[in-house]
Amino acid sequence: MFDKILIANRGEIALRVQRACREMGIATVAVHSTADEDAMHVRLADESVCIGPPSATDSYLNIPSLLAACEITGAEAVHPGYGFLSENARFAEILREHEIAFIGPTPEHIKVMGDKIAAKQTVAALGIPVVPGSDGAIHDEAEAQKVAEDIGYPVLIKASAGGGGRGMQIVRSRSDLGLALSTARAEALAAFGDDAIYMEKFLDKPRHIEFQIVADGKGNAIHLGERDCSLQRRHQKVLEEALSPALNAAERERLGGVVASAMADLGYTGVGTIEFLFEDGEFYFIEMNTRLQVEHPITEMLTGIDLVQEQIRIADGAGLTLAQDEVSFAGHAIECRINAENPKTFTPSPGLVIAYHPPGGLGVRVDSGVYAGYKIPPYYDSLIGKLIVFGKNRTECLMRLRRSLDEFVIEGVETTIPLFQSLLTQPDIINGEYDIHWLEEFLAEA
Ligand code: MV4
Repeated sequence: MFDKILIANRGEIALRVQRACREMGIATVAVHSTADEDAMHVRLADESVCIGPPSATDSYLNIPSLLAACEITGAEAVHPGYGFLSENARFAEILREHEIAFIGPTPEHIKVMGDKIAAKQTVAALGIPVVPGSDGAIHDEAEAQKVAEDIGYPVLIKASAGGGGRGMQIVRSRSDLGLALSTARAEALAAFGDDAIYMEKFLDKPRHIEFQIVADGKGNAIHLGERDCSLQRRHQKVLEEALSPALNAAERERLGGVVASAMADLGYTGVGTIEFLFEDGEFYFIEMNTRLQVEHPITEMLTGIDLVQEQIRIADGAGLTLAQDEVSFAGHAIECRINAENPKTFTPSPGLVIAYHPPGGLGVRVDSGVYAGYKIPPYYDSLIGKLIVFGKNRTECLMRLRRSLDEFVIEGVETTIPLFQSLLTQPDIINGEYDIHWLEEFLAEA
């Protein structure tokens, strides 16, 4: 097993990884920008290295600085967390060249899933259901017109290098097709330096349901059920729950079995998430994420499996020790993303935290790097913590979530806590009846 791991991240996820390392007897190296000298992930690490100025490009994304930090400290492996370099195939490749373990999948798997056209073709060939659309890239308007006529309007044009909702164009009729194609292509080229585009049937009111998988790179893979992440604003998830209130056990077992065997056949290594749109009882693959995700704790709360410890064991070459029939989903879990933002306008609210009192008690987990006296820097994303609540059923979970939100004290900065308190009064939320558009519609009415 590794003796020392460098954590190439900040905030709550850096702490999350440190906790897993400590329980495994592994020493930790924190890296930080000059803006993060007083951050909790630096204070709690065994060692820390300053890797650059506040701008993430010059610090958390600076590969030469990270390599130097590994060299100085003798770290044998790097955990990238989420965001930053977590899905950068080149970073994984460079670490491999330096004989430092990357705690994640191979550069080849990161690369194929980062190319949305290649990802879709790859998973379709492995038996995963995909959204009807073009078979690969769209080359010209004549081809686009033919595909659109085949699948029927409305259609969606997506950038192959996009993902996460960036660079999409909805087309409602033949007359809008030409302009949409050139706009999509120009935007893709400007945003990603790659103008490859593809077309899909536009799904009107789907839910976003994603399956968690764990694979060992030796042909073994299991699934840990799904998360419902339909409640989003501007492609940012706000609240996630597991399991999805929209799925029954038979649907879960069927698709879970398909994704696990697909990942086994692919020879995938580590944790991953297969994202689907779910509409009228059918699943349609959209993307795969090759990283640990922000919302992974709800899966941990349900299954009792420490996903970061699994990542570390797998990166060290261990095979899967868990069998699918040892995984059970007893109860319900919900995560609220606590952002330092105005809860109505979503304007960032960095600054000094004057008071901080997180909730506690049975079934309550708070992952956060905040403490009283901490000054939230303005340079990074506004996620300052996650409240994750477990209950033996969804009703208990909702009651406990309400109680926990009421207990939570954060003074000095604005947070999204009041938004969650108001969401929990909504019958659609209480009943689990929402799709990917519900939250934006709710916010527009409020
Ligand atoms: C779609 C779609 C409807 N039909 N694809 C947005 C983010 C990216 N992951 C894929 N996205 C979508 N793809 C088809 N064929 C609607 C969305 C979408 C969405 C998806 C998940 C969660 C929130 C969303 C909000 C708007 C649009």
